Amino acid sequence: MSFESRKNYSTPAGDKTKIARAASPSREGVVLEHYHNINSVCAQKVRIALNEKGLEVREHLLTLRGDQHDPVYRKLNPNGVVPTLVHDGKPVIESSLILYYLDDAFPQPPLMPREPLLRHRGCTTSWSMNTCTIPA
Ligand SMILES: N[C@@H](CCC(=O)N[C@@H](CS)C(=O)NCC(=O)O)C(=O)O
Repeated sequence: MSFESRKNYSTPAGDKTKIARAASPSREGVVLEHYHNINSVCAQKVRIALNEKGLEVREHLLTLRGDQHDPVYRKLNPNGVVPTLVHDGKPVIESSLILYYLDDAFPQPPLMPREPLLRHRGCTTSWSMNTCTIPA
């Protein structure tokens, strides 16, 4: 499997230039990989969360012109969609669930409030985005 890695999101799709952002972990021993596409709203959610948490990732850019069905990729994400997060070799799929995973695995800074009612409101916003605004 050879998906392109980039450091610059403004690079036009299809450009084969390899501009790898090093997978140098910002937290000791942590290796995160993100399989995504620039235009994917689902993947953008994950990129925002990774950025908020200051996590370094190795990025793998898919074109979504068939490479999402690569059998090797489908071993990571059997649904053949982006995003997929791989943490220390273990895949985590579904964009909203990836956000909850990131908050569990890397609690600081938190994405969600501590107080139960505020957490519920956060979950409700996420749920309504997923079910009503941008079915994800
Ligand atoms: N429920 C999934 C939806 C993922 C999804 O549909 N991703 C789109 C891009 S936003 C995709 O990869 N489409 C490629 C395809 O359908 O072949 C999630 O939230 O992760």
